[in-house]
Amino acid sequence: MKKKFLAKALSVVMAAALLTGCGGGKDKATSGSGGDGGSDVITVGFSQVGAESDWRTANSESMKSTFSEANGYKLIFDDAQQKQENQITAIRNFIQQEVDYIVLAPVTETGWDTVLQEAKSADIPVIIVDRMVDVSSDDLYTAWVGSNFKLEGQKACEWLKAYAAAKGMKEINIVDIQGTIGASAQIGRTEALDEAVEANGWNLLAQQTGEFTQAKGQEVMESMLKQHDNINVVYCENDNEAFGAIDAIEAAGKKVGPDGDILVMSFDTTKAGITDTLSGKIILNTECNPLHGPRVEEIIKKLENNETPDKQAYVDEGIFAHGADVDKVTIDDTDYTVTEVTEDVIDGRAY
Ligand code: GZL
Repeated sequence: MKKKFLAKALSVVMAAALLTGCGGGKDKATSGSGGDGGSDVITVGFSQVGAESDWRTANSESMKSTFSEANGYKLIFDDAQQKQENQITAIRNFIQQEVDYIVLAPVTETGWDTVLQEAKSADIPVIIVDRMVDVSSDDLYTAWVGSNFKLEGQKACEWLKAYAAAKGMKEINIVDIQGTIGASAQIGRTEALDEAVEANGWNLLAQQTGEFTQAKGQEVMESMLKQHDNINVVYCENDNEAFGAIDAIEAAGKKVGPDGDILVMSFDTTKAGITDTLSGKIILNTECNPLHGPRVEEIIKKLENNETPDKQAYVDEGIFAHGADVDKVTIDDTDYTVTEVTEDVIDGRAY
């Protein structure tokens, strides 16, 4: 509500001018625009990828509960149904509505320069959350907060290397059910696997996108099982793909888990995913934390106080395993603890 903000700012200046004669001055409004000096509502336009996974649902809930009316915000939430063109339309609508901030969870990394330039020209700060954008200049966004997806993949692969050694697995015949192609989470997790396959001499039998959904994950797993009868590890790039892969494996008469035919690895550690890790259906679940609402709010509060937020901020994330065969992994001389999933671990989690 930029126009309202300017009117309010003018009224504040005039009020301050009147007050200075009496020895008082009015602080800058503690929050953004919102009209006549009464409501200090900050309007946030949020373009969300979609509702493709349990992770996304938790992420949307975090944003909605943070940017609530009670907390002083007006949230305009748009679900793009995993289509970039819908996100671009949403951002243009936010610009038309003169929101105070635009938050974008980009479905894929490329194709954002034009619309981000439009937001910049409209003097509306853009905060990127979760996945990253690949743009000609990082001046096109104000700040980014999200995960280090390649590190997530490296943690998972280092765990598999240690687990295979501990269990005396003679060979790793692995398939990769990838996320949405071009999404930062897919790019990073796939890159880490490709490098581990090369470094450890694993047999990468197949790689195909499961689009981060359970249905597609099941379909892809069914196809891979028909083509390869020696798969012993499935690298699912999120929990929902893992749920679909498990269904396909069991429907094919094979067993998942430490004493079964196939180990299923996953990412996200959603409630359902960590529960499957407790049972062993998922043997390793690498955390990807979805609770970005408070992190985005912290950026907005800094901007409201005329402070400069970090350009990029990575979220710390853990590694959760079925069993205690591997207690830590080391990547670039940094140790990462592996947590064995127990009932208490599940009870203690925030999502
Ligand atoms: C990761 C996020 C991914 C999740 C999937 O930050 O972008 O998208 O891993 C989700 O579950 O669909």
